[in-house]
Amino acid sequence: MLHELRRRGFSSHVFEAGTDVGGTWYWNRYPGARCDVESLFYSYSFSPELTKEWVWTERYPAQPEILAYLQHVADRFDLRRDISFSTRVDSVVFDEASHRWQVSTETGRTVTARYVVTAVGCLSSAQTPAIPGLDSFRGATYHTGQWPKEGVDFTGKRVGLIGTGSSGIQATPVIAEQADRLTVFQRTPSFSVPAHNHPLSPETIAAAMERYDEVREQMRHSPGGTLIDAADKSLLEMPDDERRELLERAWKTGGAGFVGTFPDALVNREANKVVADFVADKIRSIVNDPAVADRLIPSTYPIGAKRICVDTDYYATFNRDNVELVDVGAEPIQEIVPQGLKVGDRIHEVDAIVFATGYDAMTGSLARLGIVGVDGVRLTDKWAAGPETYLGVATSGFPNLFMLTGPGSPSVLSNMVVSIEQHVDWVADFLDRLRSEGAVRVEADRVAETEWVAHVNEVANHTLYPQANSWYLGANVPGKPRIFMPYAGGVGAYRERCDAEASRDYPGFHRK
Ligand code: N01
Repeated sequence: MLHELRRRGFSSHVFEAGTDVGGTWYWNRYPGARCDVESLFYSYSFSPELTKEWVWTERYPAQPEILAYLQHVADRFDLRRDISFSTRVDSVVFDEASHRWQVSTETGRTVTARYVVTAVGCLSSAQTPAIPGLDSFRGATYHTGQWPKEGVDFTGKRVGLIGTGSSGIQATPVIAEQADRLTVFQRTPSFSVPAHNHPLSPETIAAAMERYDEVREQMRHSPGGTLIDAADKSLLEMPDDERRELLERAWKTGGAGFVGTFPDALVNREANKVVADFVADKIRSIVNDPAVADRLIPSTYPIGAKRICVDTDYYATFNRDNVELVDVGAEPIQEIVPQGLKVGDRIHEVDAIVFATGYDAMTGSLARLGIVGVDGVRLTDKWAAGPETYLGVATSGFPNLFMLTGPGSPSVLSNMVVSIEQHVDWVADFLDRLRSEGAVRVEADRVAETEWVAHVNEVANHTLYPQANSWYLGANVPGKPRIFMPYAGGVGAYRERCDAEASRDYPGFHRK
């Protein structure tokens, strides 16, 4: 966004809480942290030179490599001179008289700006559950999303890991290798698909580069911002051998696109069950102890309704002698005591606790900005019953404010880089338009917003997503309203909707 604004001659400044660029890939340094979108396409496409000069080493990039890439981007485009690091914004207040925002930081600085663009991420407000006795624990505690920069050495340590979503599933095999003992506390099992990660050969990269522009363009118009080799008919219409072959092929391909291979798996419970049963069988075939395998198999929600996880050796890790799975679904962690975690009558003694317990997703970080709009209304009050946006980029009553990958946009249901680039271009085009007509104030129309929110809900209700207690619905945060937050209509359809808004000269916004 900064690069694009600069390119178009806007004066702009970025505030960043971290000491460096990287966002998710700056904070998430936990063992095993890796992206589950392929590196060649989890990278920017706005600069052909950048694409050519950066050489990815693996199919799925590990956190250090993505962070190095983002640092390279910052250096290459000389971005740091307009970024204030170690600077957390704690208040963003609209001034009616000047139609400008007052942005204040924890470091005591206040600036005013015509426009504010939030780029705070969807999964950046780490959630540590309020388990009684946490302060009494005598060992170290870590959250995967706030991992120490210097790293953590678990050699010789007994580690307790809470949470079995994407982060916990990536961290488990790596911590198990290093630690003396690992106890995994699982409340709800996740479905996980093998990554089949591998180094990228120069030939693979060269072949990808030959069709790069064409493939990127297809991604921009695809459902999830990635290309998936989806079947052309339902699993339910296939003879048994064809169905089996397709499932096996998808499992061998691996990765987050697994469920997307089956066109009706996310809308038809019966088709979904075929896929879920297949994965359950795979888990049983990997895990030696049938009782442990059973505990690892999800049974309470459709596959894909919670974010599918992608792993390297997750299930096999439970065959190790130094790893124990504790089911805290039926019987929660009662208390944390100085020497460990108490579940039922048993105290699990540990030297360190890893919280892989997720985030106050999509709205958490926006809430923490302290945004106050027209008539002194707080964004948190306006969104008390759930986020309301127009196209996921703006919200009525908060003029001159744009959100990148905000609630109501495809964001977390897509390849984030594709969605970020689309929002950046769309917002920059709109700002250009506003500048050219001399506007000082732009605000989403309340009726357009209400219709968009209804559409977001309607689309979600046609899918199986609402049938899981996921962070997509805010179900992981006590007291958070149960509203499906991302837009499930697909990146391509969403782009068309945004483009139509622009080509019709932004009918869903008021300007003056
Ligand atoms: O967080 P999560 P995450 N007691 O919310 C459990 C992206 N991501 O950091 O399901 C016990 O998914 C909770 O249990 P339950 C990706 O989009 C991507 O793992 O609520 N357990 C759950 O098991 C992902 O979806 C990548 O019952 C407790 C876990 O903690 C998103 O980030 C890698 C608990 C939280 O899982 C978030 O993933 C990592 C308690 N009191 C993340 N409270 C890749 O690209 C919570 N839990 C690969």
